[in-house]
Amino acid sequence: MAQATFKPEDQKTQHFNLLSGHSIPAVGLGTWKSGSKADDAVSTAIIEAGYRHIDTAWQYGVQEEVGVALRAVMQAGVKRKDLFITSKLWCTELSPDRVRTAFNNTLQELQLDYLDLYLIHWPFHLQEGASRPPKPGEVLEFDMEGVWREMEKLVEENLIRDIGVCNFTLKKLTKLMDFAQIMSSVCQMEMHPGWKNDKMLEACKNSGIHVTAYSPLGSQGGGGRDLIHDQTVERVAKKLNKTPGQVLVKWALQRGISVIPKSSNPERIRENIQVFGWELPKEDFEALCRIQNQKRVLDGEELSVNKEAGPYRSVADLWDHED
Ligand code: NDP
Ligand code: 1BO
Repeated sequence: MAQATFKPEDQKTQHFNLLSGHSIPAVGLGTWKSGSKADDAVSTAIIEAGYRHIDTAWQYGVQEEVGVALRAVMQAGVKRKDLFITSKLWCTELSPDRVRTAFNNTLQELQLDYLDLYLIHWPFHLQEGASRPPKPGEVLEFDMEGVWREMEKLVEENLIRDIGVCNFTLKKLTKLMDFAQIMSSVCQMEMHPGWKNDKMLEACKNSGIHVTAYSPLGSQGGGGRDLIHDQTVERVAKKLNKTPGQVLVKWALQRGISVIPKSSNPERIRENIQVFGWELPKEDFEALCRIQNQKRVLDGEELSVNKEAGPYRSVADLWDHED
């Protein structure tokens, strides 16, 4: 392991403020589908590229690899307080009696003694071992208030600094805000020029909830959308002498949101955070906003929809008919 070459004062990464008073680094490393490369990817990101924000989840099956990397970078001199580590509570754990155990397991896998951010991964409760798509009865009742209370307790015990949600609709967020004693600091959602998600972005901004964009490059590679080769993205990149990946990351940052591109390739890991000290001119930002065929890449259908039995009989049901 190389010695840490980045000191906090060297960090050019910007931060966004959260409702709690904490801050979140603007660019983080995604780890979904990183597999056995997650260890090297996280080390490269932190030591060589200057990332301080890592996004992971129990469901990604890489937390042990991420934990090994986190331990190594801290041994190399990076301070825990300078890192921002996010994980997520999976759908099978969305009942009040399972939250603490799931959280402890995540903390142990990551070799940490607190998390910066813990998110509800998807807003539906699945029976353990549920099929994809779920069979009748495998999508269970979701006691959102009970689960949130347990997450709030973990904040009160200083085991988590901020809590939040992913893949929520306005309806579900409004419900949560009605009973939350500790507000959701972050709402993580799919967002890129092919799915701008304007309604949720505006709703979150109005409530002071910070937005993190997932799949910012279109999650291309495994059935996603290849925005890297979109002609508008390519044109803007060529004009600005940047890469398509940098243009897509910058588009998100200029909307005031943090962004978590995934890569397990060292060059692309470095590339994706070299997005400071320059701007997308207004006309290019707007051209990206006009990309046609607005569509989610990750609609949750396979995870949650059972056309015969519900409770979600369609993708539209899952998203509360808000799209
Ligand atoms: P991204 O949009 O980040 O795209 C990742 C893909 O793009 C990979 O195939 C990667 O390949 C490739 N790539 C990365 N950088 C570049 C580049 N500069 N040029 C060309 N190709 C590039 O997809 P994800 O869906 O992974 O989203 C990012 C992260 O968001 C996830 O990893 C996860 O942490 C989080 N997430 C959260 C969700 C939630 O429900 N809360 C849902 C989905 C994602 P390579 O690795 O070879 O570089
Ligand atoms: C099953 C999809 C989860 C990505 O965060």
